[in-house]
Amino acid sequence: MRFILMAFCAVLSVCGNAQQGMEEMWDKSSAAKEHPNIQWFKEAKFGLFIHWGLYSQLAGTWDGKNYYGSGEWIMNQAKIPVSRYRKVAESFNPVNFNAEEWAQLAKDAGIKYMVITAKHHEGFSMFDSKVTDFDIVDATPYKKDPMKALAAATRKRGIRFGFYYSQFQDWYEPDGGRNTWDFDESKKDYQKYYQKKAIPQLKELLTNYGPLGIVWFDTPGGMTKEQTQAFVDELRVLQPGSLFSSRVGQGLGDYKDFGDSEVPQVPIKGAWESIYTHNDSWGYIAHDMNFKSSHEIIRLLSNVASKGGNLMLNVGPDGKGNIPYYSIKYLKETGAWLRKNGESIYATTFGQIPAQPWGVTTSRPGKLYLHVWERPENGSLLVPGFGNAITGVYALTDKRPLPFRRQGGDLIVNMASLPQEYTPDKVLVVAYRGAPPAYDAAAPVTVSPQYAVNNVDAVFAKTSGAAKTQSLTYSHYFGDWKHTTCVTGMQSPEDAASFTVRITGPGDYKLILEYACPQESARQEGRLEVEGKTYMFRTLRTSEFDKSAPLMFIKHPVTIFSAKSAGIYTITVRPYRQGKELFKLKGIIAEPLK
Ligand code: FHN
Repeated sequence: MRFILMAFCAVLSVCGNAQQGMEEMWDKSSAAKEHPNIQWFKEAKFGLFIHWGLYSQLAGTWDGKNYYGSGEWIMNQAKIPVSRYRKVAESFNPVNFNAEEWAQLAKDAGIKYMVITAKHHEGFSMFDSKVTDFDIVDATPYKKDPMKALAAATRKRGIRFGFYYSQFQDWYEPDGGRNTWDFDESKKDYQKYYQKKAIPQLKELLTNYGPLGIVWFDTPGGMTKEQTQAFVDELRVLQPGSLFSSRVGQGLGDYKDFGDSEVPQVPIKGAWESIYTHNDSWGYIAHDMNFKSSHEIIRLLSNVASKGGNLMLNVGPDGKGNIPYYSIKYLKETGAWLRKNGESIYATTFGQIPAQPWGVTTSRPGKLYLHVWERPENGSLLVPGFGNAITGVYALTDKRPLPFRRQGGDLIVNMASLPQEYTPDKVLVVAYRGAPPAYDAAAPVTVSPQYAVNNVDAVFAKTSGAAKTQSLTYSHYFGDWKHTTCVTGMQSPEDAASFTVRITGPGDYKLILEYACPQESARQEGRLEVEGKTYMFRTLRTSEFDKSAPLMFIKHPVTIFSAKSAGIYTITVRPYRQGKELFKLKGIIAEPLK
């Protein structure tokens, strides 16, 4: 098992996590290297992130102009001078902030830990700091420290409390990172900033707010390994039990944070976290209404858990201290789902069965949880490669037993007795005896006529020649990050991507390539090969790969493939002749035709 998981990490290292070069290879799996207090984190699965600062008061608008993207970056985006930005504090009066209500919302949502911005890149301290007067107590009419009350209310409900702290970027300070519109970068003394503000403030946070579950660092800047180690050592002694996030830098954190809005597509060992925001922005923007429904949150949470990690979901309260209506509504609905289905999430490990067209799996000893997002048309749910002795299969919420049978090495669960409303987000439990089956990283991707769409993602490609699998990072608006794994580097016929699929029923399947293709790559010929036949296509233009714009993918139907029987097939994609990179291939979609 361990070997297989290490292989997954090798895949990822090829992918290269692209969080602006700030992520490191992560290997803390040996007990000796693990933080002694890491277990609660591994079991928690669901955290609440809160971005709250002066930017919340601005709500995405400055000088009458609306800004899109990440609201906490408005000072940077609008290049607001420090002299004007500090005046925002004069109108920041979050009188509606209610620590008990926030903590109760977290409790109702099934949250196990909370991390809130003590100081974001804007440099404003949301706590009572003796290091600066640019803080909520000294600079605003509010004059109180909301963090004291929130830490207490959160802990009272059994939820771990933690602080986000931007240890390098500080746009308010002449020596802080990345304010280039007020200060000359070449004259900055970052060490002075660490010594005079970051370290003293972190000491305040680690001293005055009780035991912290997490100190969540961000955008580490240019500290060397030795400097980072000294920084960590100086803070650690104050609270040895507190976990430090990987964005402290140089591989010295206690668990790994993936990039913003990034979920790995295969299981990952060790303690890690995916971080998403509920809408598009981390900090409050009045005109950002793109909230994820509870249904989307539940799928995201199950998906992250199925890969072995935690989801920390962010909300952005406004300048008055109100959490957005839809965040409250959908978090509560998520909590209601978790009260019935939490056994399939909390303290689970990644699922032993790779993602299927119907959904994902999580597991604990003796139990495999099937998160059924798409119901098979004929009611027969295929769980491939599950050979353990099964003691029962049942629906999690009401323990309703379900008939099942063996078919070769597979398990087939009959869901026909469940009413239609049993999905979406229905969890079925497979109870079994013996050691958990090993996750088979080389298992073919299931393609079934029972689902409208079967995705065969690039991460499952076997590449040859110069083709490689890569995680591409780009932004939609500003300061937000999206990640898509693609096969890149296909320039000549030797540079191929091959996908092994298991087609579970005979029939016709439309094969659709999903890719991004810039102008220079468009109108080139490619080949799709399956079962000894070659199907030609010519690439269609979508967009350039530009980190600061959406990467546009097209679904390009290439051919109908008639599978005479169920079985294992290989689908290969390659350029027809030497040329520019053919495209960035996100995957293949197989659509059964009825
Ligand atoms: O720049 C920040 C951003 O504003 C936000 O806080 C996210 C949350 O993970 N972290 C940084 C970008 O990765």
